[in-house]
Amino acid sequence: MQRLIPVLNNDHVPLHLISVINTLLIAAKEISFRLHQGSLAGTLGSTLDENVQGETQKKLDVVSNQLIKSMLLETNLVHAVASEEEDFVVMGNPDAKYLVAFDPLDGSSNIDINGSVGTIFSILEKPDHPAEGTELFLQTGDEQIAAGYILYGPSTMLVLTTGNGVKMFTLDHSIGEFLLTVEKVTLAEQTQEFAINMSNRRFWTSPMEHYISDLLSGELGVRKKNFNMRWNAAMVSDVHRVLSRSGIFMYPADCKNPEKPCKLRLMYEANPMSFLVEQAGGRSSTGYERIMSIQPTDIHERVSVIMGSRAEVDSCLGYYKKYQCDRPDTPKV
Ligand code: AFP
Repeated sequence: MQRLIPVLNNDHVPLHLISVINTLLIAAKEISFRLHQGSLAGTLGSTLDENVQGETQKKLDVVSNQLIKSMLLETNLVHAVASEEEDFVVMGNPDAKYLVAFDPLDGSSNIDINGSVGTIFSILEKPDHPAEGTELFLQTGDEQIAAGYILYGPSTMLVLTTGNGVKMFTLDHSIGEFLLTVEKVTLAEQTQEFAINMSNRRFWTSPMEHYISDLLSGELGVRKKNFNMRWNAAMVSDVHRVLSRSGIFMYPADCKNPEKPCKLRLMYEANPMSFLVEQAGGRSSTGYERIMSIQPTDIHERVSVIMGSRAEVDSCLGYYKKYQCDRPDTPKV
């Protein structure tokens, strides 16, 4: 089985970019080790601090953030990093060209139940125009040069795109290397499996309410086929299932908290996952626009997410056209 670096060399990925990806993987191996140690690592449980989004941080969130940030900056190949756990962009080498946005431990509430979590990353280049701090990162998803995630599940996997399809690698703990296990990830166009947090149903906008209602009617309804539902409560692991056996993943806007109609973050959740899904032949949208076309205005910006098998996403988007009076910023119950 092929190791990661020769595979990326074969794909003509620039050497410095390979080094940045490899650095993320060195940090990921350490995170994977600590996660597998569980309570033995002494890092479980919440700290008393809250992160910039007001959510309670888990110790491992803090540790993973620190590890990834410092290792990336030490390479001297990274100009700046942005993280879910950092208020502001952290500057690195002024002469370097890479920008890395990451969620160090997505799905961290799964840590205490020994469920799957992951590190999501998006790599951009310094823009041509003069920019500083946050402005550096305010680029569309289309400008990503690489993106992926490391899933810490029963096995530790890297799912990666550098714009030439999607590959999956599995960590062989006996040699400490990621080996190529799926050469070309391809999403089936059709699916009978959806992922959404159903407990938010009464807060959704009417397009989503009508769409899910038709899925639930199964073969007795207009869709004339039965659908199954799965929800791991970690985007990284829910999208991994979609990339592995097709499906549709949704976290739509809702009116549960009018201050915060969307939950998922554009720069380090929605954009990198959209890049993977599109490279695997799928589709990704907010319901109203393609996610990777969005011009961000903030590094911690949130978006509505609908992604996965192309034909199913299209079916869902049909409901957004039909009920287009409902906009995500004014959800109706
Ligand atoms: P945490 O990393 O704070 O646990 O949040 C994970 C997440 O943002 C995303 O990965 C999941 O899809 C989503 O939350 C799950 O949210 P709920 O199940 O709480 O609605």
